[in-house]
Amino acid sequence: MVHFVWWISLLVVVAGGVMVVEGANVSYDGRSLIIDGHRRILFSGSIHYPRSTPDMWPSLIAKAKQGGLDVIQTYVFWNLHEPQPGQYDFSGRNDIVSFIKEVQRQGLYVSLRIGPFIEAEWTYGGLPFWLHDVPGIVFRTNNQPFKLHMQNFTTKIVNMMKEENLFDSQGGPIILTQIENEYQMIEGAFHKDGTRYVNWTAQMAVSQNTGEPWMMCKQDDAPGPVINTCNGKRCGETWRGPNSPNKPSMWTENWTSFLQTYGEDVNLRSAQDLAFHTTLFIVKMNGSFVNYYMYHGGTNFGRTSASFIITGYYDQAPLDEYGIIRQPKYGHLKHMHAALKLCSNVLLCGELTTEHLGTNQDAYVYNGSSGICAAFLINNSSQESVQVTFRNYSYSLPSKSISILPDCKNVVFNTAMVSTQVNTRSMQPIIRFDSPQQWEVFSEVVPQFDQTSLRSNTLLEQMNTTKDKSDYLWYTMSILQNSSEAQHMLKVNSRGHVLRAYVNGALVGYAHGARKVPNFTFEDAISFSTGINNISLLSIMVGLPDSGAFMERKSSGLREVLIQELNYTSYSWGYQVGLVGEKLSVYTDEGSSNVSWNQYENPSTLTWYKTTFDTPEGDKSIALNLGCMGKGEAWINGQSIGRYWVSFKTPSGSPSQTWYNVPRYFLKPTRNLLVLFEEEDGYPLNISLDVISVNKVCGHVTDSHPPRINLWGVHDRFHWRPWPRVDLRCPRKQIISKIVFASHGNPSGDCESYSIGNCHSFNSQQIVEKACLGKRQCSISHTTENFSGDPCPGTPKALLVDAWCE
Ligand SMILES: *[C@@H]1O[C@H](CO)[C@@H](O)[C@H](O)[C@H]1NC(C)=O
Ligand SMILES: *[C@@H]1O[C@H](CO)[C@@H](O)[C@H](O)[C@H]1NC(C)=O
Ligand SMILES: *[C@@H]1O[C@H](CO)[C@@H](O)[C@H](O)[C@H]1NC(C)=O
Ligand SMILES: *[C@@H]1O[C@H](CO)[C@@H](O)[C@H](O)[C@H]1NC(C)=O
Ligand SMILES: *[C@@H]1O[C@H](CO)[C@@H](O)[C@H](O)[C@H]1NC(C)=O
Ligand SMILES: *[C@@H]1O[C@H](CO)[C@@H](O)[C@H](O)[C@H]1NC(C)=O
Ligand SMILES: *[C@@H]1O[C@H](CO)[C@@H](O)[C@H](O)[C@H]1NC(C)=O
Ligand SMILES: *[C@@H]1O[C@H](CO)[C@@H](O)[C@H](O)[C@H]1NC(C)=O
Ligand SMILES: *[C@@H]1O[C@H](CO)[C@@H](O)[C@H](O)[C@H]1NC(C)=O
Ligand SMILES: *[C@@H]1O[C@H](CO)[C@@H](O)[C@H](O)[C@H]1NC(C)=O
Ligand SMILES: *[C@@H]1O[C@H](CO)[C@@H](O)[C@H](O)[C@H]1NC(C)=O
Ligand SMILES: CC(=O)N[C@H]1CO[C@H](CO)[C@@H](O)[C@@H]1O
Repeated sequence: MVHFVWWISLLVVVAGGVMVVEGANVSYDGRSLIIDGHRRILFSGSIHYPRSTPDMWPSLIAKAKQGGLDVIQTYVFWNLHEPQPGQYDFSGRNDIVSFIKEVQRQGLYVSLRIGPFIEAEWTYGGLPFWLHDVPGIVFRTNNQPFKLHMQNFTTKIVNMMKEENLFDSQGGPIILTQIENEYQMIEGAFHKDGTRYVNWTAQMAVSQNTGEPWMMCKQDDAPGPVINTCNGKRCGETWRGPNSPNKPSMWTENWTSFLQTYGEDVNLRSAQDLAFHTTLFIVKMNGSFVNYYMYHGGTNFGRTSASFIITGYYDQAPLDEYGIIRQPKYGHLKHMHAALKLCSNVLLCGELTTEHLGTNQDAYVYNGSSGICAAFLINNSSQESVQVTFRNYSYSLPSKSISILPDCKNVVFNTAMVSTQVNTRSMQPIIRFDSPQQWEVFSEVVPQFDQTSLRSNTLLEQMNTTKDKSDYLWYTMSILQNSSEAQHMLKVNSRGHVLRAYVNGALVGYAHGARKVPNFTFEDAISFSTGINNISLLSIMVGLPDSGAFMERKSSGLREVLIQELNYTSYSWGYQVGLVGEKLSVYTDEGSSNVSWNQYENPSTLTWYKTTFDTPEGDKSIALNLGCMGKGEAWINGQSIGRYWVSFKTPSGSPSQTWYNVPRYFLKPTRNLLVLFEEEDGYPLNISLDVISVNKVCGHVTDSHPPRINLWGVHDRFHWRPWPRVDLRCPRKQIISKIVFASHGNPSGDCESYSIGNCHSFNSQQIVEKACLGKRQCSISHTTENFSGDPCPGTPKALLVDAWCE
């Protein structure tokens, strides 16, 4: 039998004496960070300020706090803050000081990953592109020009934080700072200079005198006082640990899902897997700091995403792209945080012993003074669940799971048993743009060689030519055809990312690479007419690289052009950087009058589309459904909401991203300007503006689920609710309008798909409707009494409820 005790409360001993006390500065020992003299187990979540809008920050942080986080972690985005040398921007979404102050106002800590190289699937890994043209520069090694600029920016940020009193030593929220990022991955490429750079980096950071510890993630040789930390999915299993017994075990990137690229399926990580590895890290690796990467991913607005990275960032995180709570991930982690927090004193100060319970099962037992004891029963096997006996009681452990027993007796949480409701997000079209009269169009001009002013006798490298002012670079040339019309073979070798080939203004074809292999070869037949023939090749980048050694030497754009086996690589080429529409800012209110717009006609490639719309009422998130488009970029009131690329399908045949976030922050009440640049022949008449809501909530618990911890209880006590319960809760301003399914008995399936089993309480629907209809939230105890009798004595029972919110 599973052992649960229905006791009402259990006293948890309040923080005992801690060995090291170090004034106001944050310090650490081999066990954890020490803040205000106390060792702490800290849960942290990444929320990147420029990936949302300032109006969202307070609610994102509040939800993170409610989800049981202690710390908000963010990178610092150098290329946003210093777009040109010495020209700084800390306004709007770039207002890092306001973001940190909001975290402080809500009583959480901040972990600041300054980098300034950050990777982060962010264009150029956060480095400003102008660094590329600093004479003699080599990025991220023992190189004087790079070190000078890196130190300059790091100092700038540290001084800003100091001026605002934001370090913990000054009474502020910042307890931890990071220098560099995953440097070990490329250190070997620089031989001795790599190690010299690591040493210099650590010294430069420490000499900033912030009063807080510095860390380097994925850097086993982090020198001196700098703490090395783990990044990855399974730090409880795969990590070698801190490089000194005096440094704590910390996990800076415990991925909540994974980055997504165009052409790849979404990478899901279950709440169960995340909970298993987080708990394992804390229990087995002495872990004291876990950061979820990402807790809220948000949106790569504008052209900020790195090569082939989609615009929505970590939509699968506990808070989705729009900041909506994603269940059950959010709630399951919240329960886990609460369960682990109940054990934090004994984890931090107790003694660890382990006991074998079976081939793949172990008990990790922490005991402290005054007899307190917490146990963690781990089953690392991946098949069915079985019973184990621990201290004379029997426990059922599902495969790949950990049960948490804060008193060595009662299970309050199991990482594989999710009792949190499942939320289903839905998108409802609210404005359609389906009338040709709503649209105006402007066709981008295909330039010909004799219209270009930038010339070269070779194929230029793309980034060095555009200086990242645009994704687009035209390569043009002209060839005289003496004989009559003829077919030729055009072969183009490109280093990336996308090519659209035009001959005499007409599209010939299109090809592209992918994140793993950006380069590709384009080959197609072309027709020449007698006389001059113009070849215009549009090379398009989808974000700059964000990683690797010698990033400054990475190249993109065309490498070789052959026509009928003749080599035109070294030939007279004319260039146009960017599009005419970009140069004239036709996506802004002022700029749109720079060109004359035409009536909507049948879709053609390289077209600008323009329309207006009024802001939908209410405060729900909204998004553009661009499922009918091909590839391009979209602007609202002059603000780019990012690139879209719907035509690059995933292996399962769907677009990598269909909905594109339209923050209300970018809107005015009426006549918002929507402009799209479409490279392909997408059909704008099917675009809609959709309102996003959670309309379906579903809960499923079984006999073996641990009882819920009362998270709203007083801090030093915790209360049990007898029996597992289904707790349903609609979003704000919505109520439960319909019970779609309810079965107490042995329903088969789960919240995705279910049916009534051979054991079913006949009044399931009625009881649940009575408890829930018309309410925003309800909680139904899974007891047979509640359902007036046991429909099948001796059979383990479950309760599954699926409901509509309106
Ligand atoms: C360093 O930063 C300061 C501003 O903080 C600026 O005036 C100076 O030019 C910078 N130096 C270099 C080498 O970038
Ligand atoms: C880096 O610093 C460590 C000690 O802090 C030293 O042993 C090592 O030789 C240094 N390496 C280089 C390449 O400077
Ligand atoms: C805190 O750290 C700063 C910078 O390292 C140092 O100057 C200061 O003395 C420290 N304060 C305490 C109370 O240890
Ligand atoms: C955890 O800490 C204990 C006590 O300091 C130590 O013996 C053990 O090796 C540590 N375990 C890991 C995985 O670092
Ligand atoms: C923890 O338990 C072990 C074995 O039961 C015992 O030897 C040890 O003294 C206990 N530690 C504390 C701090 O009570
Ligand atoms: C669990 O088993 C896998 C192999 O199946 C192993 O790689 C991993 O280290 C084990 N984890 C633990 C916590 O024992
Ligand atoms: C854990 O799962 C494995 C694999 O199914 C199973 O053989 C084992 O008995 C389970 N352990 C416990 C303690 O339930
Ligand atoms: C388990 O039961 C045995 C026999 O009843 C008893 O001697 C022992 O103390 C019990 N152990 C625990 C940890 O309760
Ligand atoms: C960039 O272009 C300049 C000339 O504009 C040239 O001197 C330089 O070598 C180019 N750099 C790279 C990396 O291609
Ligand atoms: C892409 O580049 C790699 C490495 O240079 C090369 O091996 C491969 O053949 C290229 N692929 C194409 C399609 O050009
Ligand atoms: C075409 O010319 C370029 C440089 O002029 C050369 O690198 C390349 O190998 C040539 N390609 C072929 C197929 O001859
Ligand atoms: C350090 C670490 O655990 N890295 C792993 C992160 O997760 C990916 C898969 O998503 C693995 O391939 C890495 O080994």
